[in-house]
Amino acid sequence: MAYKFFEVENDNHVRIIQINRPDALNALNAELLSELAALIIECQRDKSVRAVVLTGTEKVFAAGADIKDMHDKGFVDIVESDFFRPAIEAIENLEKPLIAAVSGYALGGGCELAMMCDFIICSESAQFGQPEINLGVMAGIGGTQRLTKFVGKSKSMEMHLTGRFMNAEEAERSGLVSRIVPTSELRQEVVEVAGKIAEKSSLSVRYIKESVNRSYETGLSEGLRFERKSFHSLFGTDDKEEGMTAFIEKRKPHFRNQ
Ligand code: DAK
Repeated sequence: MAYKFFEVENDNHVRIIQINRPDALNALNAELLSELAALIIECQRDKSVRAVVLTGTEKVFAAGADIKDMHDKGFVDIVESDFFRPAIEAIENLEKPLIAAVSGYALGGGCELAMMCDFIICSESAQFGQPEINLGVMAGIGGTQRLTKFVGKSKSMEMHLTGRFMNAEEAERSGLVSRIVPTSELRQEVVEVAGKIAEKSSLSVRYIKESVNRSYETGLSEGLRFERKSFHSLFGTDDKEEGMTAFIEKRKPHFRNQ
């Protein structure tokens, strides 16, 4: 299926979703976000997909929600249109790993979209920011919550209140991204990382994702209980048998996701 705002590619079990709206720096409008929702839902449905990479172009991941579209909207319009909702729900319901590969600008809703992914790898040119304050508004899809969890109150508060951008080095230092790679190698590198994850037991992958995400939602003792139960249940799988046998036999495991 052809999409207006996306290029889609498969690399073995990895689906690569590239935002492609270059004339507006990948600004996120309602149509683009509804395409993104459909693409993510399809990744969840398609059994051949085991990991997903969300990326933009070299210059921009996404410069935020479409300001020109929002310009004429008032309070009631923005409440009723809720144009991010389908994409947010699709991402929240995705049980497979979603990795953001960020080059250039990831601003406003673009930064928030990257932070909704399971982790972010960025290029040397990446710039993250929540500049909504310059438009007389504020972050609205998780920026004040997620950025604070990633980088701490002081930096998050400063970024939201001043609208300043954070470069790749600062983003890595602050824990916003897992690492930085050269711009020309970003896509290939992230696809390789996703490919490595796709080779693991999909049951382990799913439970790890759920368990790490749980740490955001609960206190430590509840999180530890959830992790322990997930760990125990993986002992009922063939993949656990295969993984441990392969280690003892000094060979690579071949997981069958059973
Ligand atoms: N929206 C629409 N068009 C945009 C855009 C955006 N966010 N960002 C860039 N563009 C367009 C520019 O208008 C320009 O179009 P033309 O004039 O050529 O037609 C083209 O892309 C190239 O941009 P520039 O000429 O500005 O390029 P530069 O390299 O000089 O500057 C820049 C790049 C990224 C620094 C600059 O474009 C910029 O500051 N962009 C805006 C960044 C920003 O403020 N982002 C936050 C947007 S507000 C919601 C929840 C959340 C949100 C919305 C709703 N609900 C719960 C419903 C989120 C809100 C936001 O993200």
